[in-house]
Amino acid sequence: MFCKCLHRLSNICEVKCHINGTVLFVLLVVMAGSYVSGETVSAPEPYGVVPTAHQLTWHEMEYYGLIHYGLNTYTGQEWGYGDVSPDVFKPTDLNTDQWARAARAGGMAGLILVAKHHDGFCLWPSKTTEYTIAATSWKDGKGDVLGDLSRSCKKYGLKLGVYISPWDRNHAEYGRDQYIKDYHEQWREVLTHYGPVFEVWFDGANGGTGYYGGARQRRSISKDYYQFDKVFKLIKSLQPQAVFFNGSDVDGVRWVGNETGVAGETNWSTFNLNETSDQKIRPTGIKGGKFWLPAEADTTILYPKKWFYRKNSRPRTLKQFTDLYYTTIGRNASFNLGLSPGPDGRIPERDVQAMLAQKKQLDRELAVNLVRGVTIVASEFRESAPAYSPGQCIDGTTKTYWATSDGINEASLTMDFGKEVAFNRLLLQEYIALGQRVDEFTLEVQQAGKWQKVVGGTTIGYKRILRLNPVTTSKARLTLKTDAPCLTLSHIGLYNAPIIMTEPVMHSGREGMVSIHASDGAVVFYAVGEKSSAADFNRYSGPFDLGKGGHVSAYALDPVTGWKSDVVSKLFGIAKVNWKITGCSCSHEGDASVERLIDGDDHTMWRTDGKEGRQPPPQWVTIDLGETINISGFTCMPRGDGSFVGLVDRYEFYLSHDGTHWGSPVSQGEFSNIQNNPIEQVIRLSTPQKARFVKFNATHALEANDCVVVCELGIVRAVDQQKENLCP
Ligand code: FUL
Repeated sequence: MFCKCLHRLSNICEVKCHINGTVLFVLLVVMAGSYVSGETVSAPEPYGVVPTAHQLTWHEMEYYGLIHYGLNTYTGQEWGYGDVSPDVFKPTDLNTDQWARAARAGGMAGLILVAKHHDGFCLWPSKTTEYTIAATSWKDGKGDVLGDLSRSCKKYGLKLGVYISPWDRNHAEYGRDQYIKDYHEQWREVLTHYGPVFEVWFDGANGGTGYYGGARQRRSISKDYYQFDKVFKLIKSLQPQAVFFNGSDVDGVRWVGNETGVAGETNWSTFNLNETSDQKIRPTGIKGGKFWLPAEADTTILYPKKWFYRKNSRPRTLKQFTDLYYTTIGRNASFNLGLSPGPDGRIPERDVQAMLAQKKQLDRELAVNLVRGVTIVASEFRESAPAYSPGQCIDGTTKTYWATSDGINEASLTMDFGKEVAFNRLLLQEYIALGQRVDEFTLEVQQAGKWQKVVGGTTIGYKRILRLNPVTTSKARLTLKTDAPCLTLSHIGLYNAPIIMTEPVMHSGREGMVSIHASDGAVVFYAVGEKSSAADFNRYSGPFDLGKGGHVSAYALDPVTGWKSDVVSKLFGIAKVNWKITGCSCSHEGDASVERLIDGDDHTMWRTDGKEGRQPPPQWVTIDLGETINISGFTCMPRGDGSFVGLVDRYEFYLSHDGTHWGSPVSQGEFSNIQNNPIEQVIRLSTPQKARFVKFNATHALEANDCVVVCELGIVRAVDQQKENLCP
């Protein structure tokens, strides 16, 4: 079919369409194309499958949260069995406004509530089960968390999404027909009473052991058990604009294939559900896939990853959190971040602060687009029509775009800054309403009159952001390639992001020389002594001697912007140059050796689970300090690699003058919460004691208690403690 605009008034056109000379119809249409000297330059034909209007709206949201809150919050579980009494649900300060306020301030566009997790507990008063919020004492059983959140989202300009777990470990009829009726009804309830919903979420965990009304069984279900086709139809009839997370070809969004928030560097929004899709290609999508199924990358704010609140879990560091932006949104995926309100019903303040800090950091990183206001010259643009000129990439809207003429599938944009500029971020967006087409791009800069490649990549899609090594130039050139008949680009950005001011990391080896590391380009200031005032801080220029041990505080400063990191402090033990291991209950060879306990490296481990097998606690080691020392405490660095195997949680310390007579322990106890917070443990003696020999006895370890793993031991000298007012 061929169409031509015969007459045009403003953007209204009389269009005649014909096939082989036979006129099919004549229409008046509102043109998206451009009009050049009497002729309409038509927009590019859609390439392959394109997003629906609902998916396009979803793409633009980019970043939203996934709230896990319920009985698990009170029991410290990830997957409740379904047998916990609703009585445990006792928030003292549950206020969904606080959730929405935090999400909004953190830059999110919506919140998805896990309205029912696998334990079957419903956060809205469902009529399908008694295992709901109505069975709790909160608001005398008249509360409705979903209702509250829906109102809070409206108040703070956020969209609402809903997750209802298909697997229900509480429901007596799970695995049978009645449960399916109830499960479908649950969707009807949540999609009828709470206003518009932007996304419905289907998790993958299904069937297995559960309480099931007291049966306490394992129940398996068949692939078709949930009758998802009916669920999807129901959802479409109630909330046509909602996109489906994982499982539908229509208005679908695909799981990126991991829960670590990492999309593929190559990431097509096209995919083939149920056919060739396996875990490995979820992050990358499928070029030319049959369906528009863009990736959603989910992970948690807590690290190590937990979906539900844990007493001592911590949010990701600014660096980790910022990285996530680039591995999700920066790679053509949306970013769905798990948030975990605590037992009081609030998102913990430290998590809120982490969200704000990440937003602030990203706003700084992508603050000034150096391409705005610069002349951009395209190697070609669509029949020279102004509507497709390169200026459309920097006009502040992604609704307009630069496009090439049909047949031009490789083209470039040259930006002349007129002066030297420095940048380290490249941001690109395709006009995906007409499909995703770019499969190769290259950025070059002109240096000494020659073009040098700075970076290259594969796909772009809705959005692609690359972090580059800093480069300075007065001219840059972007080249795009595609297999499609032509190219489109709706946005180009080059930014000069300031460095992340992460807290400095301090380290001291066996010799007691302290070194401090910070982000590249940062300047570090440090002070020795526990109580340091601003005047005590000096500029760090290289490792310094702290052989006697003591406290060091430090912060990093960005000399360009003046931004400072938080101040961090660390207590260093005395130097270990003259230390010797004099005995131990077990030492395997090589990387499990007991010598690693005093090698000054916090990452190497003494392990009693070597090739010869696992040796369970108690396991001890004796150390000669080389001289008599007035000892006021000990330090013990646990394994920090995320594993709990051999993680020591109970200990004893002994002292001796001759290395033979030890007496009773001078200190014994528990490293409480070591599992959640595996940081260096400091043990203080109530009264300093003189000794030359020290014995450490690991009396219990986590996991199976069948081996011992410790990274480093240290000694705190009494003189330092007095000097630094450390005495309890
Ligand atoms: C998974 C669930 O099993 C997890 O508990 C969590 O809810 C995550 C978002 O989805 O499938």
